[in-house]
Amino acid sequence: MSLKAVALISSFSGDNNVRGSIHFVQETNGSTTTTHVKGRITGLSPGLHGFHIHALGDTTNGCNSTGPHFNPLKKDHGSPMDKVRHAGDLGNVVAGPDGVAEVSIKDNQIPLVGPHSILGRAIVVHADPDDLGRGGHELSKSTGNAGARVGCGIIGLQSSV
Ligand SMILES: [Cu+2]
Ligand SMILES: [Zn+2]
Repeated sequence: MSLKAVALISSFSGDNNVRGSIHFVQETNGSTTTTHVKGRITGLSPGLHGFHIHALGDTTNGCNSTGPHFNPLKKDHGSPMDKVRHAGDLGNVVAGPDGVAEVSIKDNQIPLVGPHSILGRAIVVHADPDDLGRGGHELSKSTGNAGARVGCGIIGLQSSV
């Protein structure tokens, strides 16, 4: 049984051309739930860009209204491979010289059902690299010092057929 969601990314500000569509497919295998995050984002500057689930599905003031990183377990910011991380910490996406990032991530802390569901929250792409909590900057342990929110989209349920 798989569940599906989608987020359409845009800047909400008009001061850049960031666009994208990201699909989420949750597969449950016994007690393990894995969500596959797949899609593409265009209009980025070449290089690494922090990529996170933020807590709120609110774009009243663009991507800045989406709140902090989704963090139901009240941990510090980290890399997706770390034990100590926010559930929403998906690391970085990499844009090529053409500004296009192809995204394919598998993670088991971002289900589409249950108390830690990411439905109705936001996926956010940042201007700068996420330092994965290791940069020694005052923001490293909260945001990875990833800079401005250049694009975001609200994660909504899709037909699972
Ligand atoms: Cu973020
Ligand atoms: Zn985080």
